[in-house]
Amino acid sequence: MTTPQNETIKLPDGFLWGAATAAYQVEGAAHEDGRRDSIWDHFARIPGAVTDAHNGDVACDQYHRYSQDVDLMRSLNIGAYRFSTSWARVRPDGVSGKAGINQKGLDYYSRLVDSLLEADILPWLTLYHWDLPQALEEKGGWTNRDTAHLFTEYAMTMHDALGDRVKVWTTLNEPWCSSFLSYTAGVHAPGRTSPEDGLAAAHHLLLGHGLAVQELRKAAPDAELGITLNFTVPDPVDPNNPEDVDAARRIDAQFNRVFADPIFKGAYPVDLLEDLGEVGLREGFEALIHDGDLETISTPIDALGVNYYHGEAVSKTPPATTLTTDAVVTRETRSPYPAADGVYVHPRGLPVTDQDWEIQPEGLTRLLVRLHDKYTSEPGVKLYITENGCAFDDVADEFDNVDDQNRLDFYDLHLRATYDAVQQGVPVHGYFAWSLLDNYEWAWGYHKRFGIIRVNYETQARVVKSSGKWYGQIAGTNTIPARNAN
Ligand code: PNW
Repeated sequence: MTTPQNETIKLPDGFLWGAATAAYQVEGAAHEDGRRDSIWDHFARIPGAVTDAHNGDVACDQYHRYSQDVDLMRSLNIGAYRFSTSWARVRPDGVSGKAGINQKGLDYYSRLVDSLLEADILPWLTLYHWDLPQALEEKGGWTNRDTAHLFTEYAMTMHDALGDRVKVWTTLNEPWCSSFLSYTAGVHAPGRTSPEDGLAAAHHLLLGHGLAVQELRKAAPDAELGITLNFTVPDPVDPNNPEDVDAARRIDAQFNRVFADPIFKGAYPVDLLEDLGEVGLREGFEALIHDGDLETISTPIDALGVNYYHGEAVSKTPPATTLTTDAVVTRETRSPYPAADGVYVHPRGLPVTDQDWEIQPEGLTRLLVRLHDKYTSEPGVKLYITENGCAFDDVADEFDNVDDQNRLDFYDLHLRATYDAVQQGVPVHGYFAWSLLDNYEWAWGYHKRFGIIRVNYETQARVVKSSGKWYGQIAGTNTIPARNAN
């Protein structure tokens, strides 16, 4: 039961209020100062891969406008900015050693970090938010084990440049997306459609995470090190039907536990391996796992970032109606799940966002309680919500004002759901709105707007939306006011 919207509630003292973006989605300047193609630059050029062939060449032009964005954050009482650094800007050719470093790329992040610190905003740095240098994809990308080692080298390049000022390091954002959505479903870059490749990418991403944590820990014993995972909350359509219960178990294994178990328990889930065995994928997957890999992957971390958008009701029976999506992807795609053929998602009649993602705040409460119980409470890993938000087709006036009560309501409901988890004993340490700005929404291009700040893509003007003004008050007071009161 979510705390009613007519109650005023307070999050714990010291709760961190943040906003998030990612390099390819906001920076632009894709061909400037020595940056070279990432897999997303390349992917966006493939006909049918991205709606209207939109790309990140200009995006929100944050590369040139970061100081304005920092000022806006300051005006909204934002305590932490979660951004990512672009591997393709810093080590553009994927070449190992000092010769592979692009100093101008490092200089940009140095300017950004200085500007955040001057504004008293914590720089929350994510090393990998999906923009692998295209040069490395040409050597196999994440299906090549070497990529994990090169990722670690890139991580240390960032640390050498910024470690004196950056104290929070996230290795990966949502490895489920950068493996299964990218190498198995084909809807994200590099657009491959192979279950074997998705599994190899997942293992090598995890390995890269573990190796980077080991090296960062040596270099920065006091830094806060972590990873951000995206989770779903799968529910059986009929909890009394064993087939539906098995469908939910499979999605949980192949979306959530495939990453969380090796990180926190040092082993892949047994039921996942059995599922893979049923479809002839187990042997190949196990051959990827070298001696010592799981120890590396389970190197202790300090923080787990949770990205939550929605859960899903699943069944082995096809639904009468399906959720549709208007992303105009005309390339061949397939299911992201390597071993869940015949599992269907059923619409539940819940309200949806403009991506047809169901709005399900109570799923966030259940997720946080479960993660705390199953993974983070015992090692004492801090939980943060590193992404939550929604796309709505905003209506702007001639001055780009947007009165987005629907987005404001979404945030209100999910913050109450977070509060509910805190009330149930889950120490949640912070929350990041996705996103600070409207930005490049991957396969949807610029058609989906997630910002609490509007971006006019013709003028690059930024205007704080109603949801942003409201979020700024919450960030400043740590209090979520009663809705519809006064
Ligand atoms: C996350 N899915 O992406 C990312 O971390 C952000 O970069 C992104 O803008 C945000 O959520 C909103 O989409 C996802 O298809 C993209 O399940 C797609 C999926 C999940 C997460």
